Amino acid sequence: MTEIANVRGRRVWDSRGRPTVEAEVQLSDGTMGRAIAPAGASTGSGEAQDKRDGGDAFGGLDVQDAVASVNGEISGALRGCDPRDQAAADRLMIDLDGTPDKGRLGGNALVATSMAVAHAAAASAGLPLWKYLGGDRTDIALPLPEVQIFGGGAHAGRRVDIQDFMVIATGAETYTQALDWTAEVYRAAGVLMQDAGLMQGVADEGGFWPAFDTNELALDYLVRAIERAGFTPGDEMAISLDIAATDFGSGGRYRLATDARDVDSDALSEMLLGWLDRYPIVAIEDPLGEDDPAAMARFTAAAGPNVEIVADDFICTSAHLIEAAHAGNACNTALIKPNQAGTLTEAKAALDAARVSGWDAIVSARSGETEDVTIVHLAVGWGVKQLKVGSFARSERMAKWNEGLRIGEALGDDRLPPRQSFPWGD
Ligand code: 2PG
Ligand code: MG
Repeated sequence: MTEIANVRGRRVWDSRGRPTVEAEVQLSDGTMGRAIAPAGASTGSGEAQDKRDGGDAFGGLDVQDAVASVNGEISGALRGCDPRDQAAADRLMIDLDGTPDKGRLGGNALVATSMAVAHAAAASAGLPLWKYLGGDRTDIALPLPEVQIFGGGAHAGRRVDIQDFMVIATGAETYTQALDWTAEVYRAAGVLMQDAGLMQGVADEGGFWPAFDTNELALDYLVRAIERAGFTPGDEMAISLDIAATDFGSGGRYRLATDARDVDSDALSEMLLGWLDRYPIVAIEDPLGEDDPAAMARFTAAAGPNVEIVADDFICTSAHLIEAAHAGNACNTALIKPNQAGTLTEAKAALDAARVSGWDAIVSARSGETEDVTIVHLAVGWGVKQLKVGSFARSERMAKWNEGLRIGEALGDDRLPPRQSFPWGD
């Protein structure tokens, strides 16, 4: 039997120039898998905790302890394991860590190793990861990209309150076409910003820095960018937002600093429902804070079934939190970020819980990313219909969009899931 011969960790650097953990899983047959942990900035409280060293170096963000966990305890425990038994490898690491939030060994150490185990198993089978995970499935499609045009919130010095102003090529038939159209909209948005004297560079995920005086102005510019690029807003290109409300509110009170307004849950919901009426918005993520489930349920009901109400901080890629949200009628779509869970097995369990709940799902990157493209393979292999990886600039983002092109080519078909399979497709 092919077994795990060694696990190596090393410190590498992410897209914000911060240290992160890379893991390499070496197998007895000579094959190897490698993966890098990403890192969030707007994090939910239920996420697996990265291990950071504290102290003076790199603002306390160094990961030498987490790397040592990989090279020491984790490597020791995984040696001799079957790399094809992902669940067993992940269970070993979870038990070894022994804390509810993976804080002892570090969520960063665990997720990098967990993903590297999957890569090693796929390499040993002589398959790309998406194919290894997809197994015998014949209905494999590329995921519909959700792409940021303006960044905000925690990713842009809180220049505007809302975190992600994104587009989804709802009218595109292929993955290639979706990227082509998005590239045109991104370009058009850049020209508009330039012409208006608003061009200030890009935010953490490559979206344009939001030099707007109100949150809503970003929406106006988004619609204008779609039109300027020659597309029909709402038909060919629609809008998706990540409000990331947990970042600017708690206890049912929210501070919209850009608009100089303090609002309660109802007023925030009313503002967002007004946007749903006036703009071609098909998805809205974390419209209310993670501690505001009743308001989230009211918002989900008011928005209706044709809009994706996406839970991110609200569920933190946890099967158990998804079940609770579903039971409380809050949200209808799960954002799946492997590092929020800490292992692939737990991320997949969250996806399964979403499916059992009748929810849609979106595989997502973090704001701190690298050249690692594992999530694209997960989206394709797990049959998830949507993918969110930030904007259409900066190589940590483009590496992922480009990997989708390669997978489409290998499949011989880069068709997207049919429009009717999305809530807005009715
Ligand atoms: C989010 C992500 C990606 P972060 O909130 O969905 O945009 O941000 O990784 O900072 O949590
Ligand atoms: Mg989010």
